[in-house]
Amino acid sequence: MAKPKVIVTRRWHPEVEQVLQERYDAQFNEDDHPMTAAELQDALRSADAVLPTVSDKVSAEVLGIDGIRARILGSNGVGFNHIDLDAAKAAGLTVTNTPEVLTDCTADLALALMLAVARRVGEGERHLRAGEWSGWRPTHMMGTSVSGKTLGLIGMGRIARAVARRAHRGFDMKIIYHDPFPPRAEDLEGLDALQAGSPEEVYAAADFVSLHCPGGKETYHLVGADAFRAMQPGAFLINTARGDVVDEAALVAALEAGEIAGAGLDVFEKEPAVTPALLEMENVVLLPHLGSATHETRKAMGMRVVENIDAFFGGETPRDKLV
Ligand code: 8YV
Repeated sequence: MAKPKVIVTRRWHPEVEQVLQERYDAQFNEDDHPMTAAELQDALRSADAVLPTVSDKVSAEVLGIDGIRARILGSNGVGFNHIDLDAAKAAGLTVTNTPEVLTDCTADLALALMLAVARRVGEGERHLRAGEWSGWRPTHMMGTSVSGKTLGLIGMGRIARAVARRAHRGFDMKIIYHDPFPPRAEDLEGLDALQAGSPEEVYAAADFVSLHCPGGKETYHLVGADAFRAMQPGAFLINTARGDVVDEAALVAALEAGEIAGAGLDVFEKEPAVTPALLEMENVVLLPHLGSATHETRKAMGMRVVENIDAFFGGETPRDKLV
């Protein structure tokens, strides 16, 4: 029997590409360019499986074509707001994601952003590299302490809980969270976490507000002007979730007005574009969507996609089936 044809939309970890090559009739994106809508449609028409990432907008429009051959979208990433699940289902496609394998890695980066923005790590590095450091002095680049502060989590899923564990156990932080779908008590063991009745309650209490909700219609601009007004003037916003959860223009306004003290951002509303005003601000730390970007994690994510499509083509239900 011929091997199923698989189109991988971006370059993946080399060991995963090798496995795909061995098991499938695999086509890779040699120059790693972001695919256009037309290229995605061609892929859907010519392959049995398309393996997209967050940079591929698999919208209702992209999926609304005749002659789709693909039967599965094996997405590489836990977030799936780049795929219109209803349209995919209507087109007869199974869709899978890669939960769990990137939890620790993304939580690590949330902590990195908290520490970097509060302790002025980016600013200090720029200062030193620019040759501006004139020597130690007691008032030089004083930042904000992280240990013992209150961490507010919006969303309390796997990644948020991994952030809470690090913050509580490692930095003695108090944890407050809000989630419309709260976790089971046993998943919160040892965190001494306070459940807030609303996001506003979290904003009011937190020295650091870290976002861990999914992107998409339901959370679009959840953190806007009202949220920033509700936060403490000394608070820092951390976003390793999805860019469009934050109203970026309102964030700029809040930073300019001193409604919050700073922000650490790994994701942006219109990636890869970043609101230009943010680039000029010293009290923000900006990363290019690196949450899961370690060799170990990117390999694990890719292998999880392989596991999902192997199951699918083996006639089983993939463990990470979304629709
Ligand atoms: C990925 C992510 O790098 O998994 C996610 O949801 O945001 C990142 O870890 C990216 O989205 C891959 O599609």
